[in-house]
Amino acid sequence: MSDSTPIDLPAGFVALIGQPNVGKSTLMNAVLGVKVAIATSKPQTTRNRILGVQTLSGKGQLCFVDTPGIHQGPKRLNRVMNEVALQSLREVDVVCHMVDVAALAAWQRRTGASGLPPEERYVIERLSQAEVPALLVLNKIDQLKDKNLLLPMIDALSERTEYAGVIPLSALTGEQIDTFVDVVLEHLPHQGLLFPEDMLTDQAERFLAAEFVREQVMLQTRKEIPYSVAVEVEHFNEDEKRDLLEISAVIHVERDSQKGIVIGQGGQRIKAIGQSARAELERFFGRQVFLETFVRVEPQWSEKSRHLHRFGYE
Ligand SMILES: Nc1nc2c(ncn2[C@@H]2O[C@H](COP(=O)(O)OP(=O)(O)O)[C@@H](O)[C@H]2O)c(=O)[nH]1
Ligand SMILES: [Mg+2]
Repeated sequence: MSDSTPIDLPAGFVALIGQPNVGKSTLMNAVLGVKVAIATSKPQTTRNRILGVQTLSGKGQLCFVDTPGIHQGPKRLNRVMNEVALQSLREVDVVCHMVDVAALAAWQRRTGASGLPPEERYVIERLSQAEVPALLVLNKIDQLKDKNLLLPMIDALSERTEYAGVIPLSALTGEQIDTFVDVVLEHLPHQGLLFPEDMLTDQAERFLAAEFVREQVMLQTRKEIPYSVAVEVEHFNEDEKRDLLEISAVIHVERDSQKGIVIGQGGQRIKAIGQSARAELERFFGRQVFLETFVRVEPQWSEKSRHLHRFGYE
């Protein structure tokens, strides 16, 4: 912090809460201008709490807490993910309840109902336990053709919670993100910066590297594979002389058949996963990366506490 920074700038923690796939990680990355949380079109991409810090010179500091989507699932991993999301409600200054308005409109069209799907009511139920101001963030407006649908949606969503603000935006196109940042800043305590100005995230580089690999596995596989994968970085070596990062990552799957799928015919898929992950890693770390990947079977890791802990989820 420089000497000239006033100590009373707004700064605080902002939780991003909502169903899986509504765009929480995309929004955080968009505000930060860099990807610290992986985001895919598949639900349950985010598995743990990720802090993303954006310092706006002279304006304040937003410390986002990106969370796994709130949902009910059978596995131990699902329960842990829910707990992580709900715990965040107690640790922040503002809660942003994010909704995918395009998905909501599609649900309403399909069912002929004007209310909310049970999954959204479940989120609202949990959210009502928050004791801090809540903002309603209506995401994916770029995909909502009929903007007249917004008002009745806001009515339905506001039934149980009195929102301190409502912001329709698009995390993908960037529309209204500046407004979102301003509204969030209005609700943060004036307490001066909480983290160094250049801090981006609390995620260790090793963990980020594992996440970039997992993102590519999730993007390049289908069905149950994306949810059966955990990635562990075994070696993370900085070769200062050659300005090179050497990373070796193990992709854990739950069954032999899944191993075959991740590797692909003649190793094609694992090669493609490695290439894309390497490109993401090089972009993030700003230097050349040498990436090795292995696939291993770890039966039922998503049900076992020991492995959830080992992979950084519990
Ligand atoms: N069209 C559109 N897609 C979006 C928007 N925000 C996020 N997405 C997409 O929605 C999917 C889920 O996003 P993600 O950030 O992983 O959602 P999360 O599970 O809530 O963190 C990804 O494919 C994103 O590219 C948006 O504003 N508009
Ligand atoms: Mg996410």
